[in-house]
Amino acid sequence: MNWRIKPVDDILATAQRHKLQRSLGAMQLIMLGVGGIIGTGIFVLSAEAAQKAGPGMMLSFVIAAIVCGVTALCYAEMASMIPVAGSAYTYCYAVFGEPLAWMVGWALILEYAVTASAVAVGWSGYFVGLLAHLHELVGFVPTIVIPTAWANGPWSGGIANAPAALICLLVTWLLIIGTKESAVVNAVLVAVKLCALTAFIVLSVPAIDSHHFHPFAPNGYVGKMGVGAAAASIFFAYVGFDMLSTAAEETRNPQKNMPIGVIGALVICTVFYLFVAAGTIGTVGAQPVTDSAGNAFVPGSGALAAACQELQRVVCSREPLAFVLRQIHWPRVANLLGLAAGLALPSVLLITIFGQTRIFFAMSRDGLLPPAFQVLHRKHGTPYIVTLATGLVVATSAALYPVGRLADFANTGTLFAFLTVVIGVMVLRRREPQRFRSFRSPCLGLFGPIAIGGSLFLFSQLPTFAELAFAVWTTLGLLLYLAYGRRRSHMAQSQ
Ligand code: ALA
Repeated sequence: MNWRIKPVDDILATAQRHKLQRSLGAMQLIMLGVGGIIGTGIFVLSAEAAQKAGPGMMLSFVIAAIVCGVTALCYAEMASMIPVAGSAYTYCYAVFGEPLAWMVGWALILEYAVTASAVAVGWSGYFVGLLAHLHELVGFVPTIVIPTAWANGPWSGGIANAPAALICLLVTWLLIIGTKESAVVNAVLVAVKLCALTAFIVLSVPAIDSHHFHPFAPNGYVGKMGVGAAAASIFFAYVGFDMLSTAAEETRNPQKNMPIGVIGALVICTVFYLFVAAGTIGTVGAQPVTDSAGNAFVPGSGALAAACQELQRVVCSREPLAFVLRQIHWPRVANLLGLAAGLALPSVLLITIFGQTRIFFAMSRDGLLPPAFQVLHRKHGTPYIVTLATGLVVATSAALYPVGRLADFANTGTLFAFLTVVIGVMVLRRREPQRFRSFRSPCLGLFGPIAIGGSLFLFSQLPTFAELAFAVWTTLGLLLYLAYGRRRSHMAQSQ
């Protein structure tokens, strides 16, 4: 069997020939990282995590942070060694060869494009709520109600989620007019997001009552409901640090700046999340909604939605952080937080769609996707065809599917990519011990297995539908590779 492993030196040489402009420094990378990480996960999905784990979601955040932290070290080492676009896809090409690289690239569509759709749907929830409350902030603005049919996809009782689709198209346009302008917009939105979370922490943490932390894990620790299951879903909140490595070719001095960017962004987000989770649980309580027998309803189920109609609970809210602030008597700040989320979540969309286009760009450069994906815009210098194609697909799935399902499906692909990168770093340490690494992941012998075990554990805790969908997606990818990439790839043609 010919695995078509692409030597690291060849990858570096190809990148040298098809150059993207190097304009990003360490600080911009951290901003891009935080912009890509903090989003729907903390602003919206924390309600879903609470329904699964209760106060134990605090531990879920810690578990997901540990898995991401040890994986981030591996991403940083890879990016410092192979600073080219393509992330896990490119790394896999160098370590395991073309078939697995393709499969990882295919899984990354879940991590990037499907994540982008989930973020857009989460944003839409806040945006619709914001329009309804806007008159409380600005007196002369009337209440604007978007009809349910056009604020929800067919699986949530509507026709299409129009705001979610429109925001995807707007961000696509921003990306087409240029990375630089987009990075500036991103920096402003990151600042807005951090201010909103800081306000939440400052107001909620002093109001914590430790009684709300009991019982700590009403649904247990392992299984499809419980602390592990919540960790698998809330893992979505940390996704994004790895996307930074897709910007390696556009980074100045990537060997130094890339590890600072990846790890710096992850640490900042983890600190914010833990305080936000503590503030949420400790102020209003986060016990799951249960049936009369005491069994917690599954998040996203019709039964939970029906039960929630009678209840004012954080697990029922589509704007959980704003809900908490209203409950602790800060309604104005709650509306401002809604406004901040409405303004800032698109920065996550920006970085995820950006990452997806750069992965397609790298796959096309290797001949695994059509060459049109590399065509740059004459005026703006951006890969506009692939950006437009990605934007349209992301907008369509955002219009149709609910946020929780999209997020869990996206998590399957992300965990698969994480797994291959960690194993890849361990393999390269043995196979190419002499290759220069400006950043070496510490204690790889310990952290590597923790990252692998952690990813497998989180995958096993995801809902069954997501695991099955991943199996179908992977099979489809394999068939596509056999039909197109295997013959068209540049590696195939040069052999
Ligand atoms: N981590 C990103 C979010 O939570 C994907 O929206």
